Amino acid sequence: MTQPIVLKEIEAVRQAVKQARQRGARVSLVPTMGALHAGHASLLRAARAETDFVVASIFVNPTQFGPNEDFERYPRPLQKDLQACAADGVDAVFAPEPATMYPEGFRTFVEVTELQDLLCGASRPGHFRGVATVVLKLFQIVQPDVAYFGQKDAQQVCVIQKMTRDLDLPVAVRVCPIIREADGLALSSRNQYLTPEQRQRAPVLYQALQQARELIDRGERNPALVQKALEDCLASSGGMADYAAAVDAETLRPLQPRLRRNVLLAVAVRFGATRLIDNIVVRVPAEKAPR
Ligand code: PAJ
Repeated sequence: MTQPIVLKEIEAVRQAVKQARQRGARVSLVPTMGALHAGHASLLRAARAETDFVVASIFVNPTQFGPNEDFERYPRPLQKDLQACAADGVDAVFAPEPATMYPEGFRTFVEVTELQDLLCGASRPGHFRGVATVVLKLFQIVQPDVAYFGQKDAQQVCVIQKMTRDLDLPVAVRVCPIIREADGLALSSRNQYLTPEQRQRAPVLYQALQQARELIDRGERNPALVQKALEDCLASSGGMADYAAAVDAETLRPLQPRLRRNVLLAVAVRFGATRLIDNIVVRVPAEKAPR
C-alpha cells in the first residue's frame, strides 16, 4: 500500500499536479472535510478507477459553518484519514490550514443565488456560499479534469453543477450514489454525534423517503400529500423535522400542480443538536395525454 503524499501548501499541489500532467495523467479531485467513512471511500474508489492521479482534499471549511454550528467540534482524525486514503489508492492529499485557504483580508465569495436559499439553505444561511467558494478555490488549485461528489448532499450537487456551468469551469462533475448502513441510515461524519437512543431512531429518515416513494409508485401525484406523508412519518420518530420536501430534482423548486419528471424527496431532521439529511430521487413516468 503506497502512502499518498501529504501537501499543505497550494504551490506544492500545483507542482504535483503539473508533474502528473507531464506524464499524461488525467487528474481527479475528491473534496472532503475528513472523518472519512465508506461514503467518502466510494468517491475515492470511483476516482481511482476512472482517473490516473487522484487528489483528495481534507479541509474543515470554516466559511460553510454557521456561528452556532459544529465547526470547532467537527472530528479531525487526520492520521486515520490518511490511512483510509492510502487504502483507496489516493495519490495526493491536500490538507491546508485555514489561513492558507483564507489568508488575512480574504474578501471574495461565490453565490449561486436562489438555489443556495432553498431547503438546507433556509436553515443554514451562508452555508452554500461557503461551499461554492471553497469548491471553486479547490478547483482552481488542483485544476482537475473530474471532481467527485456524493448524492447524499443533493443540494450541494445542484449548487456545484450550476456554478460549474455558469462560470464555464472546465471540470466534469461526477455524482456517486448514497452509501447507507444496513438499516438504511445514510453514512455521515455527524452520525457519531448521535446517542445510542438517537441512533436507533435515525433510520426514520430513510423509512420516510421509502414510504413517500411507495405512495408515488402507487400513483399519488399531489406534492402536498407526498410532503405530508414524509412529515407524518418523521414526526413518529421524535426527531424535529427541519424540512420535508418533494421538489424538482434539478431546480429544487416546488412542483405544481402535480409531481412530474425527476422528483427529489429530501428531508432534514434534528436529533438534539445533530442535524441529519437524506434524499432519494423518484422518476415519475410521463402522463398520457387525455384523448
Ligand atoms: P463531506 O461532508 O466530508 O463530504 C465529502 C463528500 O462525500 C461529499 O461530496 C458528500 O456528498 C460525500 N458523502 C458523504 N456521505 C456520503 C454517503 N453516505 N454516500 C455517498 N457520498 C457521501 O460535503 C462536504 O464534505 C463539503 O461540503 C465539501 C464539498 C468538502 C466542501 O467543503
